[in-house]
Amino acid sequence: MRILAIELYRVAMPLVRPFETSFGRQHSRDVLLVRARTTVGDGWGECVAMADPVYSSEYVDGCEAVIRGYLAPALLAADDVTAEGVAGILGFVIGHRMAKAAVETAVLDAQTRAEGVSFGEYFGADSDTVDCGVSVGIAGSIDELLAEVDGYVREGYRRIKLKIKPGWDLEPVRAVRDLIGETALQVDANTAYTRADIEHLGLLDEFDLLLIEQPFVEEDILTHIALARAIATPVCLDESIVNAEVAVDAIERGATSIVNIKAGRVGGYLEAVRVHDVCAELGVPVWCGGMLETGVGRAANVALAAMANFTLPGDTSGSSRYFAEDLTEPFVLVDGRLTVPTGPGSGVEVREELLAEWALRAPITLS
Ligand code: SMG
Ligand code: MG
Repeated sequence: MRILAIELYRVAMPLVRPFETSFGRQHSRDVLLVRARTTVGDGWGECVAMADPVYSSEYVDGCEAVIRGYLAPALLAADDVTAEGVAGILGFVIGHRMAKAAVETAVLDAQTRAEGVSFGEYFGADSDTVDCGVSVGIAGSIDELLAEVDGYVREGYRRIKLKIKPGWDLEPVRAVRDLIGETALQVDANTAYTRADIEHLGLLDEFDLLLIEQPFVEEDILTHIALARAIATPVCLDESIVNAEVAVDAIERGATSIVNIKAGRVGGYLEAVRVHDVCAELGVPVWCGGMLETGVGRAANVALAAMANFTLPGDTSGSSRYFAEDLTEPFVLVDGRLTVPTGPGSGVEVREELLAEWALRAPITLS
């Protein structure tokens, strides 16, 4: 195919409740959507970067700038583009994985729609539904946290993940464990701790957690190794794992025994599949992370999470976890699971009237 145009849409999506982590509180989701117009049809990709560079070095204005200045011109100049060739064409740009992932996904969506193949089939998914967990932000009080968690358990979520940080860890985890009994529970620190906290984090062992996610800064593999040796709770890396080679390195050195896979973080779904595959070869289970995606990104995540080695529930929540109304048909939890879309490409349709209604600015066309 040839790329005829790349269109960039910016949409503000209000969250049904604020989402607080160790790096701040979000009230709305500033989403960048990419539409690839190609000779075989159109496709969509969602950029997972946040509004500000406080979670990752990438942020949404930066992604837009790199797509406008480098990624889109390179694709528009290429004679023949396939989804499998996008990473090579864009490889001259260092990093900027979230921006690359959004563009590659749009091309993949166009290609697979034209071929009549669903993302699930393309990735090699082997189930029709995926088990869903939910990520719960830092709350104003323990009572507020328990009320929120109780609501999710009643909705059927199969696993609870609590955001933790120094000063908000043992007490909320104990209270939630008491509330939910044997329901699966895990925690995510988003890099909020340091080596000095290893002994303290060991106190989490008594709560029978599935895992502790990314306690230390992303570059610091060594401290994760030290923690993994010191505690019984499995250590799981998120931010640190930027591609399949880094995943192998971190696993072989003993820094992570479970891996969170997010396509945006590793540069796209094709690399996400590679991360899945190397983890499977090494006997390391994976689960699908989330970035508060709209239905566009959620559809692709659910298809990815249907691959065989995604054996733990993902942060693949229903649309209503974040949004009163979604940009696509909503993903609705049934018995704690979401159904993998079966239509061509991502299998969902963008509600273009909502794109216009919620637009932060007019779309930009690069051609
Ligand atoms: O999509 O449900 C979701 C978000 C899950 O906690 C979640 N994501 O580090 O895993 C993570 C965070 C990153 C985004 S926090 C703003
Ligand atoms: Mg995380």
